[in-house]
Amino acid sequence: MSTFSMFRRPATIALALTSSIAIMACNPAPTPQPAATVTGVTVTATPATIKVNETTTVKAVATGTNSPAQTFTFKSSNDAVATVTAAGLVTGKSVGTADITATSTVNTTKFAVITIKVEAADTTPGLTTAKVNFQTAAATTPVGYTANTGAAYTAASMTGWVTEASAGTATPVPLDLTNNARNRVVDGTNVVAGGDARQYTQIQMQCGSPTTGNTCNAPATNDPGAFEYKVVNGKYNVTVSVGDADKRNLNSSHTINVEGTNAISKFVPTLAGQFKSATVMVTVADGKLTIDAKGGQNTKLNYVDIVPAN
Ligand SMILES: [Ca+2]
Ligand SMILES: [Ca+2]
Repeated sequence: MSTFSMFRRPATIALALTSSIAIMACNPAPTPQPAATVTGVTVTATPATIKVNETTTVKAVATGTNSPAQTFTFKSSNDAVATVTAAGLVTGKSVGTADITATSTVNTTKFAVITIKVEAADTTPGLTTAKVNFQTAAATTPVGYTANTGAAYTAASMTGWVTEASAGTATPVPLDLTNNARNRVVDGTNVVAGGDARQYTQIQMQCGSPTTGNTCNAPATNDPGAFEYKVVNGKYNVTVSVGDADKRNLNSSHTINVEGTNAISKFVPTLAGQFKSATVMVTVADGKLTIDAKGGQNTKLNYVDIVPAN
């Protein structure tokens, strides 16, 4: 390949000279530009260690004579670990190492290699404040909130519902409570306008009650559920709200425990007070903030605010 280039290049120069001579006919002779040469390439990357889905830029420099063009091609030895763009932008794809080669376009025999190490992505969110509104998928999500529409807990989402019985254990069992999401539409009589937008929607945590045999109207999931939210271990101020905006639904005994600390105990709503909220400070040591309704009956969770406590 390099032999081929050596023969080919003088031919290119000869062609260029021919066309220059044609133009020279009525112009003074220009000073010939000596060809640039590349004698070496260096390459750096800061940082050279990244996590999956993170990026870093490989910077290459060509040294030589007559100010060679700083143009390169980039290639990864393992695209499954790290890819590289034509501009040298490297993206971590999976754990491992990949050699990124930068080759001068002026002299393709000159190149440099840098090893990029890719580490596992940080799977624990650097939690600042989490505000979750429990609602149907169709309902409008209040400003500043993330919607939870009853989706089961997954490792990827790091949030969601599990069975009440397994909540807080090392291996909680995911539970889909999408059927138990409610949106109370204002009808002027049973549901009146002007309330807290977060409280017009809810997830019914305990449609089925082992003690009363209570069941929700279909569609419903009658297996009691609890909410898990993956966090960095530490102290949190957690605000929860329970209740139902529909005045016909006063048959609950709402109970909420946050990481085992009781926040709301057997709150029975009335026409004068359909909702109750409370804030508790809890310490999470198992990597997941757990919100359950153990001790309650047909508890309906409106929203939760999770704020790191200093
Ligand atoms: Ca809500
Ligand atoms: Ca927990």
